Amino acid sequence: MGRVSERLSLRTVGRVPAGARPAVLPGDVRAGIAHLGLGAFHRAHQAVYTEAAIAAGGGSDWAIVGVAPRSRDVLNAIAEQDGLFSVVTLDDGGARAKVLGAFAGLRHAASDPAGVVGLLADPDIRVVTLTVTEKAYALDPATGTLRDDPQVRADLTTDRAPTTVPGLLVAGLRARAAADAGPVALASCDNLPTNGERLRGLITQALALAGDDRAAAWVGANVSFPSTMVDRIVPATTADTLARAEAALGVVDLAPVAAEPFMQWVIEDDFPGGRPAWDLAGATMTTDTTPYEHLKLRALNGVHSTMAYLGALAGREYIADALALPGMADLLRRMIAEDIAPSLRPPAGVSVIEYGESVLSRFANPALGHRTLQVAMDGTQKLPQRVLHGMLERRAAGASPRWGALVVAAWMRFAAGRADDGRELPLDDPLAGPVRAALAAAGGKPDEIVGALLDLRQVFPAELAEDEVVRGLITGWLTDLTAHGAATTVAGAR
Ligand code: CS2
Repeated sequence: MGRVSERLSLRTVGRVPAGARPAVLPGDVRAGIAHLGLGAFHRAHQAVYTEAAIAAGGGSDWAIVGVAPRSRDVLNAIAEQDGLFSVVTLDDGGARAKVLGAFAGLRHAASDPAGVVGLLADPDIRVVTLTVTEKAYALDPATGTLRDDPQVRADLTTDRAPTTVPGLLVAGLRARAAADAGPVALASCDNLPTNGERLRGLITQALALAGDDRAAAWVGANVSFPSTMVDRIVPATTADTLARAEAALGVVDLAPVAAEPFMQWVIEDDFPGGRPAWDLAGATMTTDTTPYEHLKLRALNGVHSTMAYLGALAGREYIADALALPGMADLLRRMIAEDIAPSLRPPAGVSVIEYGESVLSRFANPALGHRTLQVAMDGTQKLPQRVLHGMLERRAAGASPRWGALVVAAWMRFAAGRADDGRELPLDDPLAGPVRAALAAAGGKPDEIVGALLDLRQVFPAELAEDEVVRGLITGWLTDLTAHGAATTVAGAR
């Protein structure tokens, strides 16, 4: 029998190599932040910055209470480790692990919604951050207005315990307003455009639906919605992540996350109840995050989606392999130079071309094992801010956004469900139903498919969908992709 390693915990953490030990320990620091969404991204991003900020600020009371909305697997694993987990940083040079101790507590919304509502109304909690993915906001991706979702509606208009993110936030804010429990900032850390404004809009619409004018007035006076730009590539945890964590730590961690070395966080500095010293941990505090958000959403995420759809069609499992397709890097460079850069007003001193080069070298990181299908999911929720907004701006300037049209065409072929070698591709998307219905109603010709899918008004604004130039460009690319496959189309793209 092999040696059985012990599990990471407060008892065993002292045995972890010195450089991998947490800067603070759960229990030593009081909670000041509630975070919704215990996924890998939060744990490899805001949790890292927050632990470093606490350490740099010397004992300030900003530990995090992590809330898992649905699944409790990660929560259970972290709870069994006394709140500890590790981040495994991957690059050519190998893997480094570091244990984090930023969590002061954990809650499970699905089994204990009242506990989460109580947490959001707790005066100690002065910042609420969110990484719940684009779709959990229940917003129409094209317009940013609240979708008519039966679950959200039931949460807001009946006395039942909340089950959705809008429902939990509104119940928490109503309880906080009733207790007059002090100002709070709600900061979205999801890849949505002007995510603070979207979240403010969501809460305003949801409170109106709930018919609670008093809470709405209290929120207006006491709650801020700072926008943030978040960036770190965090592939899903695999058996390899667990093995690397154990090798680096000498104890077993069942909740590690893998990440690239790079990370960035730009935050609108609007926190009425105070905030951690994130700036001391490397975050950029600013009055306007918009230039950073647009740059990141278009030049990183938009390019990511391009590789994800074309790569998946060409049978490439990982992003780094998609980038290695002959012609792909050149195509992406042209896309950045010809479509994306002219659509942006980047932050002062930033060159979009140089930013694009740094993004391409991050995508090439062979150690990451980031799956094309992970990036390809939820396309209807991602395309507007990543690709369509830039296309609209190029059209308004009289230009023809041909590379943006290629991404849309690749998504359409991906949505049809087969890779070029005939293998099935999963359509993991909250709008999979309407997408499939549109495809089923369309004839099989590229122009019919393009017409049917562009009619999805939740995703494609009329201004773009009815633009003959745009339709022609998308149809041209879809014709090429259908006739020759993605690898040949990429290799020959001009
Ligand atoms: C990716 C992002 O999954 C996706 O859609 O584009 O998660 C991306 O890795 C991050 O935004 C990088 O910051």
